[in-house]
This record gives sequence, structure tokens and C-alpha cells, in this order.
Amino acid sequence: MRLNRIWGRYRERIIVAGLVVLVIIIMAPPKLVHNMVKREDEGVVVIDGVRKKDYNDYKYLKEEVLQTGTGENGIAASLSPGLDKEKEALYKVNGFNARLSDDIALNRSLKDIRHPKCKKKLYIADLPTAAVVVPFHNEHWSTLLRTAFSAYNRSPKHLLKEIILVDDASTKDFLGKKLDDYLAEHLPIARVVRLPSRWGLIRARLEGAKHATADVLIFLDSHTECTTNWLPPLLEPIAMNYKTAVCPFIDVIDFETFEYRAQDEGRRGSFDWEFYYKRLPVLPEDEANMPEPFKSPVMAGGLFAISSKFFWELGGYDPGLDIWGGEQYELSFKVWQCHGTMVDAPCSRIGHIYRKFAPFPNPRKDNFIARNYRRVAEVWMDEYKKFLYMRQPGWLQVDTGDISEQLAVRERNKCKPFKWFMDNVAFDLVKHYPLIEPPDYCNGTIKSVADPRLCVDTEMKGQFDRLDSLGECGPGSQYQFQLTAFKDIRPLKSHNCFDVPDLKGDKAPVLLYGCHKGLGNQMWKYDMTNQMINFGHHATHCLDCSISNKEIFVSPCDFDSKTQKWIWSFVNKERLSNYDNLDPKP
Ligand SMILES: *[C@@H]1O[C@H](CO)[C@@H](O)[C@H](O)[C@H]1NC(C)=O
Ligand SMILES: *[C@@H]1O[C@H](CO)[C@@H](O)[C@H](O)[C@H]1NC(C)=O
Ligand SMILES: [Mn+2]
Repeated sequence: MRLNRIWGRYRERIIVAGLVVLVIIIMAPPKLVHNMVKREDEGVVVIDGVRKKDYNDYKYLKEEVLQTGTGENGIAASLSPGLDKEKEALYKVNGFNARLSDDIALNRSLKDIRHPKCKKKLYIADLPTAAVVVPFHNEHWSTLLRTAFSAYNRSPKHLLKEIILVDDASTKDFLGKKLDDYLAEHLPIARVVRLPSRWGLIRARLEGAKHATADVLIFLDSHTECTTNWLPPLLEPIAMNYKTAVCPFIDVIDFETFEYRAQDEGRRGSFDWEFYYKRLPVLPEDEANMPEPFKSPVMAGGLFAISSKFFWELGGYDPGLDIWGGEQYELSFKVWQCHGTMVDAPCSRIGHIYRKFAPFPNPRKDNFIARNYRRVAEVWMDEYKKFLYMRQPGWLQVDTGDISEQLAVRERNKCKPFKWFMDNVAFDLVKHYPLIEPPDYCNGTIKSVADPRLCVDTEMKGQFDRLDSLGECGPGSQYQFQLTAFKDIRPLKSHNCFDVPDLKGDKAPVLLYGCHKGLGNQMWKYDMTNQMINFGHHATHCLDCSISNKEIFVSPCDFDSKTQKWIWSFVNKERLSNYDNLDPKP
């Protein structure tokens, strides 16, 4: 036949040509095959030489959207007024609306608020296995179980090896045998490890980690909800480098309505020099790269993943840290200084109930938090610890206890100095939280010119509180304020600032709200010449008052109005005259 004849005549040439083509394909420079996607079986594809796959459980996603009921899809819910009594009783012991939680399905659906690119993202096909560790002390039944069910239901089953609930000496009856029996019947992947007495959050996590047999430890708080495909994004960076700790985005589950909503779309974790947890903006290159994981100096603390191998190389947590406090700094400093990396993974989102109030009494008689902070500072922070002690000299009176084990961890792992961490990881921290507080523009009392017997008065009210009163001037701390170098006004040494959320109307209320150093609606200036306190970037509005009912508010600036004129007891004239040239600038 014809083909046979062609083959007969050109056989050698065909074979040679075939070989040449084969050699070209094999020898092709990597660039040519760079984006070549090769299909394998079971939905695995090879991208850039790495086997990746789609971990979405489409069957579950389909079922879940059909669910109806209270709080489904993460929508805000409420209780009928008839349940007020039950509601109050459970609120008191939990600090959130636990009665409402009981009306919401343990496997309720949640809206998908991830970055759109997360939905179709592929992850490494061979991920390590995970153990979920959840310490709890007197957690409410349905919130504890929803934590476990949401983690299990939304995980690829072959990756989640175990769920370990660590009972830190709970006293609620149902957290005993009833919980064991329930889990054995409905969620056998979960088991409870019980501590003999109150060990605190940190040692409870350590104990849970000791019981875990999976490759990766994932610590969760006991009132959380894991959302769609939360697990692979936490595991992948660890699969690529085992010395990586990975944090999810932490969303908000409303303490009253159980609504599920975003906290924000990502910040880098940080701290100030009194060890308050703070956040720094993401870097422009991180923003451009979203939703890929980005580096973060400090974890928020409650929710993160770390390989068991790296965790134990670092000595776990310092077991000398009592109850809670400072542990997120300890582990974060250790990860970075001891040759690891910490990232936030935007495609993994987990909701957390931030309580309305803490319902538990202090479990210790001494200042365990100060001792924890000192242990962290003494072991890891080198010469930088003095910036903490400068602000909290009392901490120096607290005995650290034995820290030789921790110093040995640092030595054994040849960990880097704290200065390396500050220069390379938290390089923008001091811009936002200076080592030494720059001088105030003004401070002391703020006296009204309209009636010099009256001063701005606050009794250090908490967040959201309105700053609404003038009082008879006096020496008390409620009359002491500062116009700080960050251009905010706050009660002396407070972390709450004068905040005007809404300028509408001619008497806008002034609130005391957590200082955010973002300028915006917390920016103030003192006009020495006119004795006026200007609000905002454009200084169109001024601090004003009513002498008759002793109210304070903000209204459009009026140079002739006496009620808008104020006298600070101390004015740093030199700094103030340079105000517009000094950072931070709007
Ligand atoms: C949620 O739980 C209910 C009751 O156990 C069950 O009928 C339903 O199928 C579950 N939903 C999903 C999506 O698994
Ligand atoms: C007021 O500010 C000045 C610096 O401008 C500072 O030296 C002084 O200590 C401050 N006073 C108080 C009570 O903080
Ligand atoms: Mn919590």
C-alpha cells in the first residue's frame, strides 16, 4: 500500500526526524515548557514541575447552599423576646449570645468572602497531614462543637488526621462524659484530652501538641468557624518549607447576632512597646500579589499552623509562660530569629467570636502577664527590652523564674539577634511605634476660654464612649490630655483617642475610640494664635462646647466664637509651629 511504500522508502529519514523532534522536546530550555500544564489522573495537573490539584469539595458546596435556617449563610440572627431570660443567663457565663448559638446549625453555611482568585486556586497535590488542636476552658457547647464540625466538614478528609480538644479544667457538666460520648458517636475524628488542673491556654496548647501525631499542628480557638477550603492554604507554605508558620485571615463572628463578616483584607501583625498587639499595613508588593501568602512579623496568636517538626525544634512554647499573654510574641520571634518564616494566607479564612466581655475571673493571684512578658523580653529581645521596661518599670520588679531552658533553645538553634528581626522583618515598626515616644505638641488640661473654671473632663471611659463633658478644672487624671506626636488627642497615656466618626450636622459628637494612628478622623491640631483646636485634614471644624449643659462636640470653625477657644496648660511652641512639616502627614 501507499503508506507502506513511503515507509519503506523513507524509513531512515522518518526515524531520524522523529529522533530529532524528541531530542528538541527533551532538551528544550525550561522557558519553553515553563507554563506547560500536563494533565494527570484524579484532577492532578503539573504546573512548573509541581503536581497541583483542586481541593474543592463541590458536592459539599452544592449541599450547603441549599440549607435554610437561623444564621445560615452567616447572616445576622436574633432571638425572640420570649427568650430574654435564657439569653441573659448564658450571656453572663460566656460573654456572647450563646443562646442564639444553640439555635444555629452546627454545620451552618457561611458566605464566601474570600478573594475571588481563591475559589479556583490549585494547591500542591501531596500536602502534609494536619492535627487540629483546640484548647478550651468552660466553652459553650454549640460554639465548641461548631468549631470542630466546621474544621472537619470543610477539610479534605485524607488531610485532617485528628481533632484534639484540650479541656483546661472546665467545670461545666456537659463538657465531661456527655462531650466524650457525643464526639464518639458524631465526630469520631475528635477526642478530648483533659488536664488535671487549670494549666492555662499556653500549656493546654502544648499538651494538645504532644498528643498530636500528624505532620502539621493547627491551633484554633474554641469559638471559631472554618470556612470553605480553609485547610490547603495553611498547609501549602509548610509543604514548601517546613520552617514556616502560617496564619489564616481572622474574620469576625458577631458576639450578639453571629453574623459572619470580614475584619479587613489583611494587615501585618506587630506590637507596640507596651506589648499591645498592633497591626501594620501590608506592603505594596504584597497587595499586588494578593491572594498569595505574605510575610507578617507577629501572629495574632489564637489561630495558626506550624509543622510539628519545627515547633518542637523551637522547644514548643516556653512552658514557663502561664495562662495566656506574650505567647504569640514568643513564638513569632522564635520562628523568625531561628531561621523560619511566618506568613498570612489570605485564602484561608476563619471566623472568631470576639467576646463582648471576659466572663472568667483571673485564675492567678500574681501578675502572670508581666512575668510572661519579661520571660519573652529577656530571652529574645536583647537590647530592645529596655524600651518595654522604660514604659513599664514595674515589670522589672517581677521575677522571671528560670529561663535557662529558653536560652538553651536560642543557643542550640543558633538564632539571630533581635536587631536582625527589627531591621529585616519588622522594619517599619518603629515608624509607627517609635522606640522613644516623640514629644507631645500640647498636654495637660484643656481649659475653656468661654468659662475658665471649666475644663475638658473624661473619666477614662472605654471605647465607643462619647466624650461629652466639661467639668470644674481640677488636678485629677480625668483632666489630663495630650496632643501627641501622632497628631491625635487622648487622655494622658490612654490608648483611646478623640474620634469624630461623622461630621454631619453642626454638633458632631466626639467619641473615645481605639487610637489607630491612621490620622483620618482622629487628626487634631492646635492653633496657638486663635486658641482653637482644629479637627481633620482641612481644619474646617473645631472643638466646641455648650457652657450651659457642659456638652462637648465639633462644629464648623468660627473665629469669633468663644466656646471654640481653649487653653492647653502646656504647649510645645517650637514643635507646634513646625506641625505641618512633621510626620505623620495625611
Ligand atoms: C448538616 O447537618 C444536618 C443535620 O445533621 C444534615 O441533615 C445536613 O445534611 C448537613 N449538611 C451538610 C451540608 O452536610
Ligand atoms: C508634655 O509634653 C512635653 C514635651 O512636649 C513633655 O516633656 C512632658 O513630659 C509632657 N507632660 C506630660 C505630663 O506627659
Ligand atoms: Mn477567643
